Order: sequence, then C-alpha cells, then structure tokens
Amino acid sequence: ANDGYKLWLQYNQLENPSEWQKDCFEQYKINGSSSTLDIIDDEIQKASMGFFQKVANQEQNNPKLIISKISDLDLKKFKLDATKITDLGSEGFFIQELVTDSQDKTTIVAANTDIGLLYGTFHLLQKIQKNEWIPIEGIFQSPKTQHRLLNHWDNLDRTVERGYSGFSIWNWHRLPRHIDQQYIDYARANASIGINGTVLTNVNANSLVLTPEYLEKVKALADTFRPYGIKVYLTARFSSPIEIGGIKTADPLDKEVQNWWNKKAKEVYEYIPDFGGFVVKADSEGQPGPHNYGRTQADGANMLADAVAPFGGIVMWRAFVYSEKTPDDRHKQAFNEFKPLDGTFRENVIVQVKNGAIDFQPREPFHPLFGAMPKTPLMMEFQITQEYLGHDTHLAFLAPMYEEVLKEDTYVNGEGSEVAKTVDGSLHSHKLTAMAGVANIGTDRNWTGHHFHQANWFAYGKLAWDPYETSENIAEDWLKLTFTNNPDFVDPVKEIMLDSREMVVNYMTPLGLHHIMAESHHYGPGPWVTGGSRADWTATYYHQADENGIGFDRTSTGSNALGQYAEEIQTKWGDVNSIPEEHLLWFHHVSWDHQLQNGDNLWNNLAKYYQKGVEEARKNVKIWESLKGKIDDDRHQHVLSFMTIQAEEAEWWRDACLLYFGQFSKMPIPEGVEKPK
Ligand code: GCW
Repeated sequence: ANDGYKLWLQYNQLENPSEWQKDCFEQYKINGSSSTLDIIDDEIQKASMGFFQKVANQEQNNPKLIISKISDLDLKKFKLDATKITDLGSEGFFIQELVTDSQDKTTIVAANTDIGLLYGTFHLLQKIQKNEWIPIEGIFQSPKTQHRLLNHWDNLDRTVERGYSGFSIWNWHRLPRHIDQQYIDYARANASIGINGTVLTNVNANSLVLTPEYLEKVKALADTFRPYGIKVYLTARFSSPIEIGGIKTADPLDKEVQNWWNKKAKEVYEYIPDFGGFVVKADSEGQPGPHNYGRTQADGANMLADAVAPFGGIVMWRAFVYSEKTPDDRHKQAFNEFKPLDGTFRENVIVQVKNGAIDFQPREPFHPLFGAMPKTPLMMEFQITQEYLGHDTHLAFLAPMYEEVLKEDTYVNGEGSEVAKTVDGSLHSHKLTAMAGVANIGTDRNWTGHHFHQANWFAYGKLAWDPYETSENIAEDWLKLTFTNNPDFVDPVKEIMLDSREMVVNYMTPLGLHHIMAESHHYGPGPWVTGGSRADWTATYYHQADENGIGFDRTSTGSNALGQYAEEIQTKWGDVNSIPEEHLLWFHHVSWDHQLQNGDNLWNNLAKYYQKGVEEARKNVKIWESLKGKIDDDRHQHVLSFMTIQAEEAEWWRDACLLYFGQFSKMPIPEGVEKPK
C-alpha cells in the first residue's frame, strides 16, 4: 500500500452513509463541457469508488446533485437569490441544498467559472469525507487572495535547494514529450486546496530556463496544469541578457536590455499565453541585480514589469535583500532598502516579503515591512519546507506559525492592522494580492518525506485561500481527510500537531533565540559557529552570548531594528518587562540572572524550555505508539520511526545548547533538567 501518495484525497470508505451522501453520487449532473468539467466528473467517480466502491451515476432528468455554472442554472426553479451569488468572483463557489416547486431537494454546486466549480466540488467531497452537512444557509466561498502560489526552489539538474523529500518532480529530461502522472496528481492536489500558481524554478535562478529548449518544456507543464486552474511562473535571473542574450550589460535602464526583456516576455507568452509572470531574487546572497549597475530594486522590478504588462503578467520582486557588505543588522536591511521605494513600483509589481526579517526561523517576529509600504502591494512568503525546523524528520505543524504571524498587529493604521490585512489587500486597498509558500514537495513516495509534512502543504493552501482560517480547523480537516474520522485518533493527534511547532521552538530556539543551527545545511545545533566568510551567517552574531548575558540588542541602545515597527510595538517590545517573552532574546541582550515573569532567572528558564521540548518529543512517541491499529501500519510505522529520530535529536539540541551556553552563564543545570551527556 502507498496511502501516503494519496495525500488528503484518500476517499476512505464511508461508514453508514446517509441518503444524501448516496444520492449525490447516484444521481448527479454536470452542466456543460470542458476539460475542467471532465476533471470534476473524474473526481466524482474517484470519490464514489472510495466512499462506496461503486461507480457514480449521471442523471439528467431528476438529478440530486447539480454542478453548474450560474449562467447555466435555472435560478427561478431553485428560487435562488441572484444577489447572494454576484460576488463569488472568478474562483468562488456556493453549495446549497435547494428545494424546487415540486419539493424535491437538490444539492447545487455553482460558480461563475469552471474553476470555481472545481473548487466547489472538492469542497463538497471533503465535507462528505468528514461526514459533515451543508448548512441550511449554504456555503459561499471565494479566495481572499488573488495569487496563491507554491515556490519551488528546484534546480534544472533536479536537485532542490532546501528540499528534503527526494529530487525535483520536474523531469526536465523527459519533458516535453513525456507527461508524468505525478504532474497531474500534483495539479489535482493543489487544486483541491485552492492553489492557483506554481513557480517552477529556484529563486537562485538559472537563465537557461528562459531559452526555447526549456520554454517548450515549461509549456508542456503549463498545458497540463491549466485545466486545474494553475498558472505557471518562472524565476528570472537578472543577468539573463548577458548569459543567454549576448548583451554586455544587464543594466535595467539600458535600452538594449529593456528591449531584450520585452522580446523575451513576448516569446514566453507565445509558448504560454496565460503565463503568470516572474519571481526575482536580486542583489542577495550572490545573485545579480540592479545594484550591480547602481540602480534601485524598483528600477529592476519595473523593467520586468513593463515587459510582461502587455500580456497581463506580474512581477513578484523579493524583499529578501541583504548584504554582508552593509554593516547594519541584517534584520534592518530589507526595510531600509524597500521602504523609501514605496510608491515607485509599477502596478503589476508585488513585493514578496518573508514572514520575518531574518530567515524562516522557528519563531520570528513579523517582518517590519508589513504595513510599512502603503502604496505598494506586499505579499507574504512562507517557507513550507523545513530548512530550520528539522528538515524532513521533525514533525512541526506549521499552521500555528503562519497563523501567529498573520494575526500580529502592525498598528500602522491603529489597532486592528493585522498582517493578514496587508496580505488580503484590505489594509491599504490593494487589488493585487498574493501569498507564496516555498514547497516541501519532492519525488519521495509520500511527496514530503514526513507524512505529517503533507499537512503543511495543505495548511499553506488553506491559509492562502483564507488568511483568517484557524490552525485547529486545518489540523482537524487534514487528519480526517488523510487518515480517519475516528476521534480516538483525531483528538490526540490534533493536540500533537497543534503543539508541535512550539515544541520545536522549545528544544531549538526558546525565548527568541534564532539562527543557531549548524552551518550552511542548518540541520541540528551549531550555536558555536563563528567567523566563516561572513558575520551574518554565523550563530554567535545572532545570540551574542558572553559572560554578561545573551541576546541581540535590537532596541535603541543596540541596532534599533525595533525602530522599524510602529510606536505601540516599540513601547511594548522595547521594555524587557513587557515584551512577550517568546521574543525576548530577539530584541534584548539580558543577563543570565535576569528575572523572568515566573520569578526564575533566564538561565534556568532557558534550560527548562530545552528540557520541556525533549519531554514533549518523547511523549509524542508514546502517544503515537498507543495509536497503532487505528490507521494503516505503513504510515504508522513510518511516522513512529521519524518521531523517534525527533525525540533523540531534541536531546541533541538540548545537550549541545546547554553545554555551549553554560560556558558563559557558568550556572548549574537546574533541577528537573537532565544533565547533558
Ligand atoms: O533561507 C535562505 C536559504 C537559501 C535561500 C534563501 C532565499 C534560495 O538558506 O537557500 O536561497 O534563503 O530565500 O533566497
């Protein structure tokens, strides 16, 4: 069995199905015809086979389930109030049980477009799998962000930067002639959670992907994904005009360079008429960019934006720009670079900002750019792949981390200016909205290495669709769709999931510590990492531990990165006694005997957090062992094995960090904490 490959689309047999559940499959009707509607039909068949081991049956005259565009529906017959359905937009849907004059009950899935119907159908099938009803008033949904994208850091040689689940699923060698089933399964999985775009290539980009040889391959993928509502995007290497264009410069203000990009964009759109646009990482970590020519990020972004604008494309320009040559705290660099450019970007540019100012740590305060550029659309970039959270083997359900950042109040327009409101565009009335998630997908049989990391892909999709969704709902849905509705399994495992990210913070980086992972691969502890090629890639730079204390002073007595946030936040976080303790060492350097809210000193608290993380990881193993038999043995065993690794490595983290920091604190390991081995 390889149930892992089926993700959250298991379609497990329904126990005691209701009449309504059966009717939906025994008498269904799909209005119209298109490749997307064929996919819907196929999905209903797949679900029917899984739910009832039976082929589903179309019924033209007396259907019990109708899937139809609103324009093809007899609104009067179903007494449908047209005003309720006008703002569904191009991707929304509604589902309702309606009564006709003859008192027949019919379940309707309706939308303005075929893609809306696909989303609605998946929603209905998920409801059925979870054994839930359609509420009387119906379900009306449309996505709160426009572009919901996966970013693949996949290289053309099929290695994946920060990928831990095998190789890239894009088999460039076999493309375009061979379309692998996995591409189709990938598109289907994404459509089932509302993802509508994919950036195929690494942001550390290779310009070869923009040559005709590769564009043909990209086109084949785009054609495969299109009926699933998924657009293809590429990363654009800034120096492409030099590397594949034979031009001497890539200066964005140079006419020849501009023409080259204009022509290149036109060529791309000849292959892929609905090409989404470009993502660019420039002037960061060795990537070329406008700085090479003394130009601004806006000069670079606007040149590309002009090239794709005639075809409706967008440019996602990353704000992850920092340099070791800038002496300033890395936390401050993106803000300092981008904030002054507010209002100078073209309309089809959106600035892509990581959730935090450093780099996808287990916990980061929200990025100060959110809310700080009212005239520019900003999008959120989350990392789904677990570069800093234990790679493939450590269970960390990331929805609580995403949710935490989305709910943070930026205060830029006073209280209630949550990060989520910059993401959905409502804070500063932007139409262009987006979210990106760095994918954790690879050729592993279960896609993501750890079975539970499928949940992070799922959670990302759900939050991109609705940034106000809760982790708890997401965890519960995912468990039911992926494993079983059995509460004896779902309830305890949901708790494990919801606490898992905090557990990782506890045994890796409690109290606001950050970037103390081992050098370059970032797996395991490495708080001792010093020197190297650059200060901002070394752990000691971030924790600043010495005999006097620990933590990075980012208040006005230090780097004053805190000054990039709103007054309310500066006041609260600027004071060691009022900053949430989870951010303490991110913003303050405090002494080892500094007293925390619980009355105990910093060192003891630190030690106890590490111990707590270890105990949580061990407890998870026990709970999981007790659930044997509640799900298939394959997945049970796989997860158990990974959880055991995690528990061992939580000890590794605790021991390494306490031994290392203990050299400075010179304080004993407190009671209740195991002595490092
Ligand atoms: O998280 C860091 C990674 C790099 C990555 C970079 C980025 C793609 O360590 O591997 O490069 O961020 O986001 O650009």
